[in-house]
Amino acid sequence: MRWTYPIAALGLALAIVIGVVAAKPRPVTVTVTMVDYRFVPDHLTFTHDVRYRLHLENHGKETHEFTAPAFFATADIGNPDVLSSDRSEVLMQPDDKKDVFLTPLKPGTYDLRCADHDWFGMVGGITVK
Ligand SMILES: [Cu+2]
Repeated sequence: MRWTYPIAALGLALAIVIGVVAAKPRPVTVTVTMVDYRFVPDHLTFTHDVRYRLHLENHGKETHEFTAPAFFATADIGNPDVLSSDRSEVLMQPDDKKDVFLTPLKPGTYDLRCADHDWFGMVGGITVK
């Protein structure tokens, strides 16, 4: 009898912990492949206040950058270490695969380019709705 209350309390605490963990939604994956010399796809659309896993793969023979300083500046970045120190871009060596976990916060249109090859037409755009 005297053990009923602590066990019930423990069960309730466990249920709350499990509920909180389960309630956190999985991020939506958006994949961008880099080739010599373009982004595939070159236009990305996000919804603000939604968590994303921006998955980048460099399939080219050259080093490319996912350069989008204004976009990154208006997003909550879960793993900022994956960005350059000025938070403007993700550096991608050939065969690199990297994830940026982010939540866009501000609707608008944002520039996307490869800082090395924008002169070669390696540009795109990002829309946050
Ligand atoms: Cu490039």
